[in-house]
Amino acid sequence: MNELAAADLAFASLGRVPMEMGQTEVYQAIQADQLLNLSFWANIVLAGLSILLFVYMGRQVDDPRAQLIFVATLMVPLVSISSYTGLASGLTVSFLEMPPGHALAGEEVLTMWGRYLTWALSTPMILLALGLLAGSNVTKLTTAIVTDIGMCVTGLAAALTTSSYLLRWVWYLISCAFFAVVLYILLVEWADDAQVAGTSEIFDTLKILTVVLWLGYPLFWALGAEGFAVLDVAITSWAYSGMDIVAKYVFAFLLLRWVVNNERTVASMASGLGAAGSRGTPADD
Ligand code: RET
Repeated sequence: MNELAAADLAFASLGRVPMEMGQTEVYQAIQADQLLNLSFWANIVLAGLSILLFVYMGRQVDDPRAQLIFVATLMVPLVSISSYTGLASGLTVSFLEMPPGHALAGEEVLTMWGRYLTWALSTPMILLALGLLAGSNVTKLTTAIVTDIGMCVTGLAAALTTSSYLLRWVWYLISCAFFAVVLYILLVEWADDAQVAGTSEIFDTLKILTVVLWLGYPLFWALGAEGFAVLDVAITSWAYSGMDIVAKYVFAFLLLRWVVNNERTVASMASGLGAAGSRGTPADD
């Protein structure tokens, strides 16, 4: 009875609760919103299946560069399953009171901050795999990964800032600036490197998939409860979960299938990083 009453209370107030909620109440609120809960569990199941599939696909890969691409790519569903378990359990979800100026000012809004935190681990792995595929040198690879982590951490800051509405958007813009660097490396630097490396066909497909999908994340942040609050929490969560499915599992499957079928091409790119544009200097790793 008590549990039901707590769940009812949590449900009635999902997205706007005039009080502090503990982890159990947050968990009950998530349980009570089936659409939201399903957006987490769909990813837990898909991440689990992807891990099994990718381990199976990689069982005979023995070139070290191809193996590194596999390890980096396999990390993506591994981080994802942890991330979504954190969300589904309420561990990495909080109700935060929005500051004056926000469309839901004074109300407590369900914030899935665990997403931004775990993106700081999963997206660098996606970039590592893409950089290796393109034959990137260490400088570009490091720049892409570091700015990407900067993007995720400042995105987390945007979501967690409750003192000032303006500062939420300042953080958002800082995050976008980091994102612009990542996009530049993907669209210009690595696109050129991939041509030299002879991997441009698959790289271009993955580049377009990545750029188009990744642009969706800041868009849904702005439209969701954390930004202008045009979209409801569960819809925003499904938008992220849907983009995650394509940006992670479909992306990883296409990449790994290509690596398995073209292991020789990957192996002959170079003995290490810096294949493209290294002007005769030995690889620096
Ligand atoms: C935020 C909000 C602040 C501005 C920007 C963002 C970009 C996020 C991106 C996330 C990509 C996530 C992926 C996850 C897969 O595991 C943080 C939403 C620019 C691009 C691909």
